[in-house]
Amino acid sequence: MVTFEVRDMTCGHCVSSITKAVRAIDPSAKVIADLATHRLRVEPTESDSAQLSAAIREAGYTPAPVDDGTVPAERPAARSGCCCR
Ligand SMILES: [Cu+2]
Repeated sequence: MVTFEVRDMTCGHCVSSITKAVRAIDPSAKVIADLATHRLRVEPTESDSAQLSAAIREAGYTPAPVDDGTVPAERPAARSGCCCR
């Protein structure tokens, strides 16, 4: 299980965009998004966290890898995510 903090994941549209991006590189990956905490948990089947991170970035979001208990240092871009913010 790989966990990212995606601060610019703000609504259901973001979740589906990100899920689609993940599934594009790993069709049977399990994706669990929590909008309240901006956490995205992925259970990859044929990708690694670097590939997942790249795919999420390509979809226009800013994933920060989270090791349990670690606060990610990376801040989101000024303008990113979907049209709803
Ligand atoms: Cu959104």
